[in-house]
Amino acid sequence: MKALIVIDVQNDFCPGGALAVSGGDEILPRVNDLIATHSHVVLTQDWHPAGHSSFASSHMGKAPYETVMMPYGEQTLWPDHCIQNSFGSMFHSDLNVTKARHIVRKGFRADVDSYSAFFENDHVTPTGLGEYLKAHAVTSLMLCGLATDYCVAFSALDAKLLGFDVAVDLSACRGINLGGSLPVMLATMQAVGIDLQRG
Ligand code: VGL
Ligand code: ZN
Repeated sequence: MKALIVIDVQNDFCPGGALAVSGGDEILPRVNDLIATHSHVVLTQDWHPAGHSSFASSHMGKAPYETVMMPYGEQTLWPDHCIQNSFGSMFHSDLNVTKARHIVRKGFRADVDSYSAFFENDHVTPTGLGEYLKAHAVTSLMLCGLATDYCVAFSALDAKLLGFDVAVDLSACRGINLGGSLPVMLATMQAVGIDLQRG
C-alpha cells in the first residue's frame, strides 16, 4: 500500500509568509495533482506555540538563521512562524485538503523542534506517523511539500530508516537553501536510496 505525505503546505512557508520559501506557492497545482492520484493522503502541519524554542525571538541576542546548542544538538533559529491557530499556520487555501485522512501536527512542544514528520529533532520522540502507516499496511511513500531541505528531507530520511520505500517528487517541493542546505540534503537523500523524481 502506498501513501502520499504532503509536508507543511502552510501560509507561512509561501510568499508573504513569515518563513517564506521562494516559489512555495508554485507547487500547489503539482501537489493537488499528486493528491488526486493517491488514495491515501496524509498532511503535516508545523504547529508551534508562541515563544517556541526554535524562534530566534526566544533567544536573547540571536537573529533568525543563526544557531544555538540545544540539549538534543544544534538547532537553527527561525523567524516566528506557524504559531498555532494563526493565519500563517493554516494550510494554503488552494491545497485540496478534502481527501486527507490524517493530519500530523508537529513542533508543538515548546522545547524541541520537529522537522521530520516521524520524529522530533531529538531523533527519539515519535510523532506516531510511523505506527499509523504500519497499522494501515502502508509500505511505500511519496513525499512532497515545503521545505525540500528541511521538513521534506528529514521526513524522507526517517521514513527510509523506518523501512519504507521512499520517493520525493521534487517538482512538488521548494527549498530554503540556507548555507547550501539544498544540494547537501538532495545528495544525502540520494545516497540512502530515496527516489528523487523531477516530475
Ligand atoms: C520547516 C523550518 C522550520 C519546514 C519548519 O517545514 O521545512 N522549516 N519549521
Ligand atoms: Zn517550524
